[in-house]
Amino acid sequence: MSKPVVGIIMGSQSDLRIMKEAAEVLDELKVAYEVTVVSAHRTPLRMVEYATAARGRGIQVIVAGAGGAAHLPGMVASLTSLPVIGVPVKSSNSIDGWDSVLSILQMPAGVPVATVALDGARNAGILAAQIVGAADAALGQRIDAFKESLKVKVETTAKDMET
Ligand code: RP5
Repeated sequence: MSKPVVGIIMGSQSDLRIMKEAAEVLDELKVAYEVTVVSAHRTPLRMVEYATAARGRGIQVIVAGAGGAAHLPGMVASLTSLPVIGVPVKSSNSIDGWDSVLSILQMPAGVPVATVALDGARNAGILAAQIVGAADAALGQRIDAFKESLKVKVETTAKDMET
């Protein structure tokens, strides 16, 4: 098993039902990742430890999902020079997910978080693979093949519809 290059973290175990989609697409693209729970509010010191040690452990990009007062992606971004992709999770007590989206999206200048759609963990996984694939030709080819498969799917559907 190769060393993880993507770190998938989430504010609660309850986010896993969404965040597992990031792991699934990384499996499809054969990108090594690690998964854990890190809560900005309930385990702030664990968050600092995770964010500051990630680069040294070989992680190249962090995918961070959280819901409600979703401070995890932004706080992690403030603690590391690694790119951070934020996944707003629509948690059960959220106001239609807007709390999660705005908490992650509206970062101050100088501390970017690449925010994907509400519950958009699959796209976060693809984006993480693309970041790693920028300097990994073999992975880049797998992503090209993946995108080609999306194109073929649409073309096949279109043909079926037209006949
Ligand atoms: C956030 O609060 C988590 O990211 C989760 O989306 C939400 C609810 O957490 P639990 O109360 O289910 O642990 O911190």
